[in-house]
Amino acid sequence: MAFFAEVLVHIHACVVAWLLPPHMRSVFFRILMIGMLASRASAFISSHSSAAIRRTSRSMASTSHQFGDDEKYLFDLNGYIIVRGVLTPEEVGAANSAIDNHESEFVQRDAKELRNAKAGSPLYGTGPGRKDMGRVLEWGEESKVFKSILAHPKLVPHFHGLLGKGYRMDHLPFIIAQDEGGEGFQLHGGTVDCTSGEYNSYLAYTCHQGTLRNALLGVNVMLTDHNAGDGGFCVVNGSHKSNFAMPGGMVDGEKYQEFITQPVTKAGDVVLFSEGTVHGAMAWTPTDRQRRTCLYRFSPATNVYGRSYFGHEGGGWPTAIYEDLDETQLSVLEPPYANRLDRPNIKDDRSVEITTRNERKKAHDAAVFGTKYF
Ligand SMILES: O=C(O)CCC(=O)C(=O)O
Repeated sequence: MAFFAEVLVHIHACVVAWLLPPHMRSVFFRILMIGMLASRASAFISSHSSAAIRRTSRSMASTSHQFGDDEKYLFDLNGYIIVRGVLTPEEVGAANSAIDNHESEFVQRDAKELRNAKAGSPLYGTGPGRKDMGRVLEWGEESKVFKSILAHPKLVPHFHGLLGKGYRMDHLPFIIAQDEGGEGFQLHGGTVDCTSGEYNSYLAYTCHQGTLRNALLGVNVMLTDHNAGDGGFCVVNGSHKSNFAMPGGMVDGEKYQEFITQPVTKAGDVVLFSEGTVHGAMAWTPTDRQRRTCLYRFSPATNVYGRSYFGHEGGGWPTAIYEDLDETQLSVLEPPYANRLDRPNIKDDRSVEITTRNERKKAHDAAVFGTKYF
């Protein structure tokens, strides 16, 4: 169509030029040429910018911060989902500087009893044991970026979709680092345990009439790029719904490697995975950078695995964690109990509401038990 239109314009221009006096013809042709060049340039720019918009919207689709039908489908299919670009490059930089400042606090898993993979297996690597560093929520101002994950606006819709309202932090988060050749982690977890084949109710993934729930959700905040083949976090897609123990050798990455996926992520992305999905880590291959992630675990309001939430000075998590938290972040540190027992819930606008029972029922319980709660 565009071709024929252009041919018509040319014929029309030739007729007009033929009607003009000879001294005007060359001026006319010059103006015509400039017009045509400008129109081609504008078509080129507009076609390239719409391609750029398509590219952006394609990547926007995978960076959705809502937990919609796509995210539900993908999580139910694979047992994990990647939320892209949760932390900005500046925030990733701040997290890495804080880690650098605490470098000496890394504890390396070099002792034989602490190794996470079978010696000689592909997940073991060639180099040193993994490095772990805790207390990331106890570093004052340097903890700000780590505390932001507790109720991050880009993550809260996913937490609600996967854990429900009133979700809570279950484990103390910690930094995982792997140096060149550094050891990964044997495959572990599973709603049906990948090693024993037994049902793990405390790690279970369920989907009931469209509601997804994870008894324990891993939240792996990537602090370095994980390119294809680099190693680091890996999963067996769909294993949250698997019914059997793995075939011998698979947990060590010695067999059926084609079913073990290493998700490709950028620093700032967050991988949300069910502990009911079999996962682990591959040995780290890059020579130019240390692998770093910060691993959190969250649970629904009434689920619990860890026991640190009541175990410290005066009860509760370590005291320093409570410094400088807003009420939304504080709500995530509540111990496990049901929503109807005055539990703070994060609302969509990030305000907090207390979910409760009617006053008469509360008074009745107090009369029966002599305490505020049964
Ligand atoms: O290295 C990772 O990203 C996974 C680690 C892990 O699964 C664990 O520490 O339990």
